[in-house]
Amino acid sequence: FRIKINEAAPLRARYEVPDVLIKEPTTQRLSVSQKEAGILVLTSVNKDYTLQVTANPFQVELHSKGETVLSMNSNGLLYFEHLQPPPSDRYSTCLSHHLEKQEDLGLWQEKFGSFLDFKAHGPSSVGVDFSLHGFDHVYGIPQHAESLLLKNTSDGDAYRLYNLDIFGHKIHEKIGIYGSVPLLLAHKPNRTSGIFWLNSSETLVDINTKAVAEVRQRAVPLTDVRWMSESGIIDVFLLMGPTAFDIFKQFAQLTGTQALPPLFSLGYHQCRWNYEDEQDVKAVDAGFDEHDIPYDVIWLDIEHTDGKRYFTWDKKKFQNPKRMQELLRKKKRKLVVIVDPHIKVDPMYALYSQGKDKGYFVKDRNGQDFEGICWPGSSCYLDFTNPEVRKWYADQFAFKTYKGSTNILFVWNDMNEPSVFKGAELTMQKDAVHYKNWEHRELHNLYGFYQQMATAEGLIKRSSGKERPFVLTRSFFAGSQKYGAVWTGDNTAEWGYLKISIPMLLTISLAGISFCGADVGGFIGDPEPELLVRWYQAGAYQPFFRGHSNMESKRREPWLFGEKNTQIIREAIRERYVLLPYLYTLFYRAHTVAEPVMRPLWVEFPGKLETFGVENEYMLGNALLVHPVTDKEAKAVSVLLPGSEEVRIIQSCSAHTSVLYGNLPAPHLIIIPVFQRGGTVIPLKTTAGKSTEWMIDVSYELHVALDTEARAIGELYLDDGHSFQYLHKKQFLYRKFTFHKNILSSSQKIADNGRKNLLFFRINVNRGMETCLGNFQDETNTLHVRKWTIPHHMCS
Ligand code: MIG
Repeated sequence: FRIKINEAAPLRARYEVPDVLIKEPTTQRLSVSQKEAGILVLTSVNKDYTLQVTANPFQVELHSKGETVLSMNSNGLLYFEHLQPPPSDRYSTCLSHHLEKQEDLGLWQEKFGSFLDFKAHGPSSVGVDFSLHGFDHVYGIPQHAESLLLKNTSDGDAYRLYNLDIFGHKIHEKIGIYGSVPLLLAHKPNRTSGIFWLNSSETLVDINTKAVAEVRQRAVPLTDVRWMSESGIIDVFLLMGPTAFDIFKQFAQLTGTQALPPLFSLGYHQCRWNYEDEQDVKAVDAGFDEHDIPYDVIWLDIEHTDGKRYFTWDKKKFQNPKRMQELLRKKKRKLVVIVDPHIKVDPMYALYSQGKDKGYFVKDRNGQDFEGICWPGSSCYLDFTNPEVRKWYADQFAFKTYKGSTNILFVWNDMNEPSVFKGAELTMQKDAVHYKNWEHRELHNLYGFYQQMATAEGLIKRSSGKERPFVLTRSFFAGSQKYGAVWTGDNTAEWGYLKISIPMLLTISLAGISFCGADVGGFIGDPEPELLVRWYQAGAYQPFFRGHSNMESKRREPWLFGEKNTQIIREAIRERYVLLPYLYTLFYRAHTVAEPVMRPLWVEFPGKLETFGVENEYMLGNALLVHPVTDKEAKAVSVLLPGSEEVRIIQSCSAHTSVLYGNLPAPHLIIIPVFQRGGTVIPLKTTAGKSTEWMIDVSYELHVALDTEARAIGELYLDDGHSFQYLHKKQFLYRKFTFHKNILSSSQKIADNGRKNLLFFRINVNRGMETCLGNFQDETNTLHVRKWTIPHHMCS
């Protein structure tokens, strides 16, 4: 259900978020099933839901089969500040009321430190409350360095959605960092619901999970959620589920699905602020080979440019960027460079002079180009909200225009909240003016979304539409999943930040962005070796896997911490590479059916109350349960194994029958607690290579973990890993595997034009202590597992 509330005849149009919905949703007419004075009851086409609108007091209630799921404005907190004429008009009519004039001015300008926010169009905020009946678990609304379960805010700060660059941000705070997705999910055993608040201005969300409603003399839980935005309109989508997977699909129908990443970008990324020069890049690259550690991409931070002029190279340090990329290409590896949105004020810099001539920069309230300080010093900010600017920006990535770039170069957008040094809260003034005269306050949370959109379009364009882009962004909004990956920004090299990276990534994943990661090792500071090792082990099982460190941090390439630690890090990264067929298949599912790659346990076990608050372990797809070790000198981890299925530890291959808590004793530094769920088949590679491209011909292995009925199913998606041929020519292979009655068979999942009959799998069927190893050729389609017998006493 979409509910839109706007003024009937506003003084000027109010901002309605453009470009986030992939299309205007198709609507169905609701039939009026009852109408009496002040009450209207509407029924959905499939009769599953009724919507009751009461006029006075205004309230909307949503019912499903006699149950109230959700109500709007039941606490009467709806407010809508109508646009008013500016005070000068007003003063002329009430000049005598000096006090009143003062108060009015208070609403038309606001001081933040030494900054004055001049509200040219006056106050315009909106808000309303929702009550979620029967729910006391709510999730979503990234990004905060906070727990998975949203907390009660009634005696503290509201969750804030306002994209900010907060260096050294603390954990367990409600302040908004870097990106925002105004999607909230509520879950109870038989239902998941969602609220998508489509508004890109500064937004606060108050949560009261302590509320309790009386239903037939029984106290049932109730969560009140109050949304407040600085401006815009009320435009809210009530996503009805009823399952979590339905919510993901419904949200994707509105905002799109995860872009299918090029395969290389699921490998390991090595970043640092900064790899100094071409020699340094060469040496680090060689270091990986020397230490036999796979990696796919090396990254260059801002120091690679000529004085922080993006799209250029420091002439001394990177004299020959093409030669450097040719070297990487020979190694079957890629390069990512940083491209920030601020443009150095320098008439000799083509991007600046063209941008200025064409009027492509954001303006200040007086109509001059807004100038702020950032890395290059005085800078202007491209107005990506203008489609013409996005097109021009996209063209800057053309090989001819971006000198020294080749097709192995991909892009990282940073500082796009946007970050403005010496700005209020280190961002752009809210009274800055964008395309079509919209104030920055209206669209602040969209700025980074638009930059990533333009960058991704640029990378697609430079390949004439043939190649998939890879763009990492720090700032994001609902729908950013269509353009690439996000990361959680400047975390700190402390155990607490490793721990919180799991709920942070789960929350981003729930909000539609599957391709997410946190800086491995922690960006700020220097991790002790044990922390670094544990962070690599955690990162190896997270969607975006990049080691990164701050300028002041000591070098931390994986081989700098002694042979033993190098060995463990090598193992973790190699495990990641072996896992890639499974991960890539999960990304294909995220891309096509909007299933998050990394998901909270409750999504897979929606009826199991004990999973609802779990944030120290999670599911990777439906088959793997991962419990990273995030405590210093951990001697044991307590793992919740919620299924009724049998599970097994991937590494040690010993089976655990389903128990509520499995204690994994003494997790030696080498162990990553990863469990395969009974009833699943996962595809792996038999070994890792130097990079994903080196592994094309490495054969596949299927790991079959049987359920208590000795069955299992799974799938494998494969394509060329880099082009759009999977889309245009259906060039892919999509197989479904079934293990039943001792027979493993493979079938086409959907019609494809992929390579057929070329796959050869090594099979590992595991149940209890028995393992069957065999070979299996796709051509024959079935394998009879003969040597293997069901050890029936193995499961309870
Ligand atoms: O405030 O480009 O989050 O990953 O290395 C520092 C330098 C600016 C912040 C990013 C970080 C990056 C750094 N940038």
